[in-house]
Amino acid sequence: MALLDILCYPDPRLHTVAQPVQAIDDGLRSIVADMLETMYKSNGIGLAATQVNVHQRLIVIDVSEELNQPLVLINPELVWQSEDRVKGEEGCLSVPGIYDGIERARTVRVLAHDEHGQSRTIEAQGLLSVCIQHEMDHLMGKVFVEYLSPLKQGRIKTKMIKSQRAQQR
Ligand code: K1U
Ligand code: ZN
Repeated sequence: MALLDILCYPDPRLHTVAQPVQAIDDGLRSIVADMLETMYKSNGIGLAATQVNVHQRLIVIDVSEELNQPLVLINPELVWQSEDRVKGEEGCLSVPGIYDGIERARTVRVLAHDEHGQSRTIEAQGLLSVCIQHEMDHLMGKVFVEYLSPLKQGRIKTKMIKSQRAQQR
């Protein structure tokens, strides 16, 4: 297994639209294992392949308290979302240190395959619902800060660029 580098906002590669996974094979399972290791080591509850510069429709999530219930979603498709919406605090491993309230559908139903090729439908609420929607946005090239006002986005971009420059020194 290996730790993967996470792309940081405003890296333009975060805006790449991911392509469907063509084969669920050992190569893909190896990327899944690396993504899970990277997510746990970074204290994240989710990670989209886009964030590790792999532009395939692949997400890993674990919202369990014991961090022992990994969820692997390959080629996830949103089949239904509630009209009912809720606002919750979000963070992102690609935008370290930034948290803000984002409004999303309360409940979502998603169809996906797991790493063994098994298809499954997941109906999610609460943190799992938020996390699934956040990660599926990544696969479409969207970062959560892009829901915020242009003023906030500009400030976040400046802060990220400054901190990346400071780290390079
Ligand atoms: O996509 C990512 O960068 C992962 C992201 C997922 C996420 C967190 C909170 C709301 C929506 C989506 C993170 O895991 S950021 C880490 C973090 O701030 C966090 C960790 C545990 C619970 C809540 C937030
Ligand atoms: Zn994110």
